[in-house]
Amino acid sequence: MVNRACRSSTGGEPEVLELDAKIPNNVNLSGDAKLQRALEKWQPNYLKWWREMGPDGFQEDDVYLRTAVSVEPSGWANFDYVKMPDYRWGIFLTPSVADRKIGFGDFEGQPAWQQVPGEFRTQLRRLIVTQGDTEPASVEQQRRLGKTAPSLLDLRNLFQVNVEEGRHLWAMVYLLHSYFGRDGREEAEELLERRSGNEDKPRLLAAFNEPCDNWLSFYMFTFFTDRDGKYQLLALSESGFDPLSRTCRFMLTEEAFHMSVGETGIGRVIQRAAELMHEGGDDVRKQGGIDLPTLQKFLNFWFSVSLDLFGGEVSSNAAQYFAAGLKGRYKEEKHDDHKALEGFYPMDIVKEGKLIHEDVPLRNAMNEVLRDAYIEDCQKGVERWNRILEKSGVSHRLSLPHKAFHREIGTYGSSFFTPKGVTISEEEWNAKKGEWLPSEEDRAYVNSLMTPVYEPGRIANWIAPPQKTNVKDKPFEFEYVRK
Ligand code: BYC
Ligand code: FE
Ligand code: FE
Repeated sequence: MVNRACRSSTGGEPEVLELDAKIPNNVNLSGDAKLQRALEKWQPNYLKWWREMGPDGFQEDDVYLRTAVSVEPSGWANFDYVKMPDYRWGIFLTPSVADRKIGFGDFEGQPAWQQVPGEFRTQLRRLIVTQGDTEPASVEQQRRLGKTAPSLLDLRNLFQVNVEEGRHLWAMVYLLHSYFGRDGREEAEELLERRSGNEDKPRLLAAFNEPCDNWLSFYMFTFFTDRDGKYQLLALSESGFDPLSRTCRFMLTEEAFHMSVGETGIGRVIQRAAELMHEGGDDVRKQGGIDLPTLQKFLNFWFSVSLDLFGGEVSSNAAQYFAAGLKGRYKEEKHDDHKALEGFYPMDIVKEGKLIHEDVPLRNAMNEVLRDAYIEDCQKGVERWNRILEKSGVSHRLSLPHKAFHREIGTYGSSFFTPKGVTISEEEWNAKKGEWLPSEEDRAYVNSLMTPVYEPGRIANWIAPPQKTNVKDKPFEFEYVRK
């Protein structure tokens, strides 16, 4: 067993790195026999879930994956062939910051909690369970995509995302086992029992019950939905409950890759559409590509369901999370006033079927503050995609729909809006929605393109190869997955 003790860069507690342990970790698991036993009992159930609900097929194949071998940045460059069930799932926290203080809310300036504050136990557990639930959900949603991968590199990227989401589940389960006793252990079991899209025991948040059964959806999901993950993790990284903050900070290091898979994936679909337009005219479908209007519909869908993941515009839950110091704002340190007791946040809310402007007390607007930061980030990505079109001499442009479009949660959920944000009747919505969201026919067309390409260096017709692989220094032709 490798048992390396190293002082964290910030001078906090020495971190013991137990890399070769049954459960690799830097939380000194071998020093807590009870916790270790509990997690070692959960581990086979996790593996059973992985075999049942993780990637369909490929479990015995060698996949060229990145595995964390330490929590330092250098520990990230470790690539090798592994069989997915042998992936070193474990528990890694970003090293602790000495004397960390709570950065916001009613307890601002007090020492960060190393134990669960009793009065907020239920709320805290709920946040952790909600976060944890999304991780296995996404693996379930993506489980059949390997069967139709457009290239070996894409196949490998899918599996890299999947194993890391599995590890994110481990992170939340560690918190539940370690800090919540019996009910935490029960929640950890239930995280393996709910199933994406299952009517009787669905996953907790709506977007994680949507089918993600083609690669266009996969790229949209990793661009838009993993980006919600980024913003939620940033808000939870601010938490006054220090173990939650540290797990989230470590998870964020992996989120960047997930989003880049989405961004470059969509970029390559756009690139290919533009090439086909130059080669054979505007009818991209006739040439077996994904046309830009279809791509826009998938964008509209995944953006709007991801907006719902931020919760209601006006939320007393969010206000309580903030007051209690459990969930902060994106980059809380950028704000001057960490109490947020004064001040208002302007937003448009629905009253009697009309959008009206309202200034909402800041603490109640925390979901919207985070959602707006997210929208700005998404907008930049769309602009980068549009630059690909511009460079290719194609005049079509992509855009984000209005934030009220196709919403289920919050103030807009009970009304109908066009992508430009104009209120319409339910009849108009039903008549028009096929122009704005993927229709059965659009889905059938996209699905018809999804035939696998497993030969190294080859790629499906509907997508361009990447300019760079982002997998160490390996070229596109590399055999990323082998029998
Ligand atoms: N679907 O007061 P509100 C990721 C419920 S993604 C269904 O606004 P709150 C990842 C809500 O539960 C990031 N129900 O809610 C990405 C509440 O129910 P009750 C995941 C919803 O609590 C890709 C009611 O509506 N992390 O990591 O302020 C791959 C009133 O709502 C939904 C987190 O979510 C929904 N979308 O906000 C892998 C962070 N939204 O109490 C992974 C932790 C709301 O009336 N979670 N409801 O029964 C949170 O911070 C909050 O729970 C939420 C909801 C922001 C999600
Ligand atoms: Fe995740
Ligand atoms: Fe992710």
